[in-house]
Amino acid sequence: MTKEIQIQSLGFAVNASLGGDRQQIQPDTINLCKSLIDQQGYCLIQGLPDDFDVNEFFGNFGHFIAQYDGEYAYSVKSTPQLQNYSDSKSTNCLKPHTDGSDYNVPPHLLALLCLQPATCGGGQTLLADGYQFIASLDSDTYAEIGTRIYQFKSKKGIHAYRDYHVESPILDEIPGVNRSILRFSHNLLLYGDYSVPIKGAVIEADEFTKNLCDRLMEFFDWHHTSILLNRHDLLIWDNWRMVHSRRKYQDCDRHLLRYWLG
Ligand SMILES: O=C(O)CCC(=O)C(=O)O
Ligand SMILES: [Fe+2]
Repeated sequence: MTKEIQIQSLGFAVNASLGGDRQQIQPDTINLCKSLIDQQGYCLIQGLPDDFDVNEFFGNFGHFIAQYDGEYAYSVKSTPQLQNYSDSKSTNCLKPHTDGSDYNVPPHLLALLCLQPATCGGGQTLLADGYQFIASLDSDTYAEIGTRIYQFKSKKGIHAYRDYHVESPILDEIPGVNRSILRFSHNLLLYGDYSVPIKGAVIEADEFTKNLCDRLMEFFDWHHTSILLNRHDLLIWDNWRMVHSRRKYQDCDRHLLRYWLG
């Protein structure tokens, strides 16, 4: 049985300090966000203005990466078609993962902008430090996750059409990137697909991988930060380092926009 442990954020949120002619986010706030992402792996900005200019703001952090639908802003909103899947477009819980693990270079930063919060008490976004998890592994497991090759690809089911495919270890080294990149999807590694049916999914993983997923789940349960996004909150995190998940919710009006930056 999965433990339900609620651990509140150990980090702190930044208030969007506005100024200038057009009431934009100020350079001091942007620098504070960058240093929080470096230190704790994420940054939560609260109190964004109604006319917040995402293009201008994200220009300080990197360039947009097109997502599976070709768009820069991906709508995280439940749809009845995916209600029986563990998918971001459902109200179901999401198991720990990093985004874009099937991209040659996964997005460095991931941002969620809340347009409409969940009012039901669920739908928290959970984050844990994947580098800390890796540091907790024994040397044999550590060596294995840097060498054992996995197919990061939607093989069947609702995302099988996706034209993305990477063969890579979980802990990947990419030329030109000066640190390791974590690729992780509990669903893919355990059940063989990114979005799996809520009921009846069959475990496909070998013993090593199953054990690794169990260990990550246990680490995640104990070490996550839980964030309930309010309207116009922006949560940004380092997707090469942090693993994230989501609690289930009931309020079908919950609506986030997801951005990937490289
Ligand atoms: O809904 C959330 O809080 C997270 C969604 C998510 O993980 C995703 O869209 O990749
Ligand atoms: Fe995600």
